[in-house]
Amino acid sequence: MSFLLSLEEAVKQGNRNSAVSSVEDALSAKLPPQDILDALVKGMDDVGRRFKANAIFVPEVLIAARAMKESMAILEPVLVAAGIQPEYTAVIGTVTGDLHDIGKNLVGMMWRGANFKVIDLGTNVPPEKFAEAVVTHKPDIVGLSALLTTTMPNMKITVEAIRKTSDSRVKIVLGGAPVTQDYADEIGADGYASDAASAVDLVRKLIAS
Ligand code: B1M
Repeated sequence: MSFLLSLEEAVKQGNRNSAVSSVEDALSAKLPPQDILDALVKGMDDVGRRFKANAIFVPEVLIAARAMKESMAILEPVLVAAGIQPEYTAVIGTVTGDLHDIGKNLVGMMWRGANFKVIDLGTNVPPEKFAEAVVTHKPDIVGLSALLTTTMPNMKITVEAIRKTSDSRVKIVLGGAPVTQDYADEIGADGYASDAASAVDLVRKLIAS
């Protein structure tokens, strides 16, 4: 099997040792860093597809994301030296009052796996901190997560705070167990995703539109 195929397979299986040694082998063989990155992203795309189809669950996604992360730690300096940067930036956080972060972290990992630069603001993030991050980082996407029916209304004030910045280009997407597409429409967000893999499809679609 070629180094790139074995890398893709290692990410799909969440085998971090094999993923790391495949990246090292591919770099030693002087394969283009972009091709190595593409193999990693293909592996994570497959993980996302299987997660969406309920063929695998949260632990398998976390293990695959760890294999991706450790591979990226080796590949990233090479990509930077070659002038290859993620094309798109996303800011993500759980809205104010809400401390749940497992789903938000999964979405962040899947976005990284899709080769987005992800700035994670953490949990309990006030609207003004999201707005500040939009001004500072000029992201393409802002992702808001909420797990409580009592913190869902904080998504509305966060969307309003972001819309008040001068950045009219940024797309705002929502997710979390109590959130729905209707709610996203009602508060003027650009999209809603029910799970982490759909969140990748959604942001790719929004960026392409
Ligand atoms: Co909390 N909690 N919790 N909790 N907790 C829930 C959410 C609850 C449903 C449990 C219950 O009562 N059955 C309930 C909410 C009820 C409601 O609002 N209607 C609840 C409550 C009430 C509370 C407290 C108020 C309890 C208390 O103190 N009395 C308190 C609130 C604290 C606070 O936030 N201020 C609280 C605290 C906690 C812990 C700290 C103990 C812990 C959080 C640990 C952590 O996150 N680091 C916790 C947990 C673990 C849960 C449950 C059990 C699991 C949540 C989870 O991580 N799911 C949850 C019950 C349940 O869901 N079974 C519950 C796994 C995760 C992968 O799924 O987060 O849904 P999820 O993410 C999915 C999608 O929703 C989506 O993709 C993810 C993966 O596919 N998604 C996005 C999420 N964010 C997205 C963003 C996107 C797109 C998709 O775009 C940006």
